[in-house]
Amino acid sequence: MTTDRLMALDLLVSVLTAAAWVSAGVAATARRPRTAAALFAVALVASLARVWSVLALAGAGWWFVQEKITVVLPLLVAAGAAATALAGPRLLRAARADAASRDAVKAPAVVVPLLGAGYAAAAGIVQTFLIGYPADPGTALLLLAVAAGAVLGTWRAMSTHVPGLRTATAATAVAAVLGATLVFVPFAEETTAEGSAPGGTAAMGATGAASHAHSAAGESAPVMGGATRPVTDLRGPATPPPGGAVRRFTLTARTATVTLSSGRKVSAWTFDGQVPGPAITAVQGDLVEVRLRNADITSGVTLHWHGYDVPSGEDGVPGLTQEAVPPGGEFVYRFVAAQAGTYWYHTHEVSDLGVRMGLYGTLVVTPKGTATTGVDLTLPVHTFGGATVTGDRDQPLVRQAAPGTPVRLRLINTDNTPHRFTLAGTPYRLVAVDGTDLNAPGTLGRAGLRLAAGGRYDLAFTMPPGPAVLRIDDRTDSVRLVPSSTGDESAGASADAGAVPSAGGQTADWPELDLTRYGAPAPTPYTSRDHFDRDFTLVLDRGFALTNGRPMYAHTVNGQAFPDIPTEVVREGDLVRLTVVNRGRDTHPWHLHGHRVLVLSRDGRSVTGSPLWLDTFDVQPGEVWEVAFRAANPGLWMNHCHNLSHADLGMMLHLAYEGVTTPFHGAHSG
Ligand SMILES: [Cu+2]
Repeated sequence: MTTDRLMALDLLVSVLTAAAWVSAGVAATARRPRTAAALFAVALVASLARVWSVLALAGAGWWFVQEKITVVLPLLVAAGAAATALAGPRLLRAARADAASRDAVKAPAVVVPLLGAGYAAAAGIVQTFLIGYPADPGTALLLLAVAAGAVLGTWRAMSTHVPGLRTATAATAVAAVLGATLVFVPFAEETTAEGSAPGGTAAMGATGAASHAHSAAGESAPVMGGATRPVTDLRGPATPPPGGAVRRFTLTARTATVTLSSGRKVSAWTFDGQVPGPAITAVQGDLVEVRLRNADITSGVTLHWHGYDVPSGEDGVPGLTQEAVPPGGEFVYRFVAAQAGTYWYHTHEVSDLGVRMGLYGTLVVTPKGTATTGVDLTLPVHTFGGATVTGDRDQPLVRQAAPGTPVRLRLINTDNTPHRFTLAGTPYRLVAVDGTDLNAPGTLGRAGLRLAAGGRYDLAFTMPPGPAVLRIDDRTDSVRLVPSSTGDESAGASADAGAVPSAGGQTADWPELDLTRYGAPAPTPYTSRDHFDRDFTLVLDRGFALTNGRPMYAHTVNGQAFPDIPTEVVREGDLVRLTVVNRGRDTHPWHLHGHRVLVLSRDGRSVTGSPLWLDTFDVQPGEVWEVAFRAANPGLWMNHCHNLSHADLGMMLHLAYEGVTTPFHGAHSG
């Protein structure tokens, strides 16, 4: 069984367990001994099943059961055993007895232990879903106190005399106060931060909005005795490398009403009045220079080059590498187009809203010396005004191409959630992922391609004699390529999209391609057998945590939310392993700025296909991804979930190179 299924089963069993214990108690109160006894038996079986489901889940890794083994199960087993010992014999006797003795089951000695076991089981569910990973002594004590308080309250409500009530109440109150102290008094948190930061360095203070209140460290970054450099010094060159051209662009961010291909109007935040923004293209080795101006986006705007390993000072993270550009302001980005491939750019200021509203565009760099032939379409897919929009079209794009023409489709997922693509009517290859070419990619036919939020796939094929159809999520035709008789592939969109039959048919049952098995192995600069200078584990979950200083039901990393998640500190040249564990029920497309990562394993299985270099990897519920990268791009970097609404709810942190400082603070870094 997959970890995801086991987690779901464990949840089901835990709810059933709590419900059975509580129902048994309620049935006893209602003088229904047979029903109560039957429910008691169900509760016992459910409790044993819970022990089994937790132990089975433990096989997926300690991260998935930490709070269950240390808090939830001990509480359940203790309360269940007490209920069995205290209430069990009386219940069974009453169930066999005549009506007159049935009142015996209503006694506190039966009801309180049964309900107590129910409270304990419910506390376990609260622990898992409201507090999450990792369980700490403070929250465990608080929960214990709440469950004990509920038991005492129930008992007191049923009986005027509760032996030892004062002592028990006092003990419960002490546990509650102690637990609350451990949870809310900051010294505990600082201990955690220091314990997690390698090299004994304190978590750096260059965080976000809450940094005013939260980090007295302010502008200081980790320093190990060496010289420091401000991130503002880590900029691109003013001139291109020999042989390269300068590609100049000016993008003006402004609000506008955008007209989709269907004629529908959507109010948007745009670059140059269009969604997506102007396409930025370059040839490998060029210098890209983009002047960003902000006309009227009041919350500010930046440009982040998603997947592109630009110098840190060009990365466009407000509050970390620059201030957000306010209305009337501007910022010039410069970087060498060193990587060929398909990328995109987007604002990083209030990015969840900003990107959703339209502040994004494409960045495509072609290899030097290769003339573009045939059809080469860059296709950012975005949910916009409730419609699935490819490029600027909410209707299928119809293009003619002469049979035999080479076709390249560059798919970019600019949404917060994954999309599934299918290409029907022709065999094809998935030639590049996140801008990097795959090694020896095989021919694909009836395959579903799941593309992570923020990720890119390049599909290549030769135009067949019949139509080829690219479809999104098995329902929206995105592109229909139709054979032209003239051989003029630039004929453009035909007037009547509906007249072109879809070659897709039913695609929903096409199996999903496993990228870790696709293509052929090739040498990589490092493998899972290497020694790693740094080893970071990120356990993704939900729970109550402070997010930018406000208590939220946050998306957490190791139990904390931005900006309280300890910064990962690396030294230039380090080989770094990142293990990302998802013990929640949401998919988290994990995105590290400034570095491509090499996938080592997914769910404990090594990559057996082409080496897989990604900048965004989709960590689905229950999955464990191990990736590695060389720390070769000094700076201060975001490391976050690219479901930007999750990032907004706390799921982001910083990766900092030793000695790099930032003069910025106080801005939102999402
Ligand atoms: Cu997420």
